[in-house]
Amino acid sequence: MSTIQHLVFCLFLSAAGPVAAAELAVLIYDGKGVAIPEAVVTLLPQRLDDAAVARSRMPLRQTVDQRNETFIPHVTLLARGGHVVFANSDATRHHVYSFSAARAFALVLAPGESSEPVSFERNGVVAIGCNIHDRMVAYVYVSDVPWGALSNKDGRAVFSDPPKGTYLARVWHPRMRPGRPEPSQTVALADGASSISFTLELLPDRSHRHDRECVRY
Ligand SMILES: [Cu+2]
Repeated sequence: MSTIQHLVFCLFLSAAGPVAAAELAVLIYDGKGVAIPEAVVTLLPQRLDDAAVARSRMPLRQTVDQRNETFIPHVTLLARGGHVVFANSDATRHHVYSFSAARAFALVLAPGESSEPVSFERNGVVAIGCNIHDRMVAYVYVSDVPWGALSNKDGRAVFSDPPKGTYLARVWHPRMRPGRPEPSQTVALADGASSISFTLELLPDRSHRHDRECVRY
């Protein structure tokens, strides 16, 4: 088969394949209509018997850096069974730890050092702190759903490749009241683009207040 013939054949296959992709935009706002970034949106197909649909597109390996005594990123998505490397780009030591039920661990990182990959074998939200710098906090959201995405600064999480079908869309955010079920919506995806929105009630953001009140530094 010539290159051109091969290309045409592949184009035909992708056009005629049984799985047509839809696009879904999920918009996350607070009660005042302000966009919420760093929300985790997951998409769970209602039929998981199709292997292509059930396959996870979640990242299996991520890096969480520490710069200016801040975890970057603040929220990390990870496939169950995936690994996170913790890096330290600061000139100070960090003592990274979690007491979370889904993954408890602790490790000390010298300036410039990176950890061995830390595995996350259970679904759940893993809250991570630093024993030396109390205000540092990060979250690793571990899930075995096929699709997950974070909302951007416009409060928008986009899924560009789910096949047509019916999905359960769920949302989590670090400032949602703990212990409550994740808000969810059933969404039917057809050809082309569609969008849904969530309005979240969030607890106040205390990440900046701490700086003014802290007297221990
Ligand atoms: Cu630290």
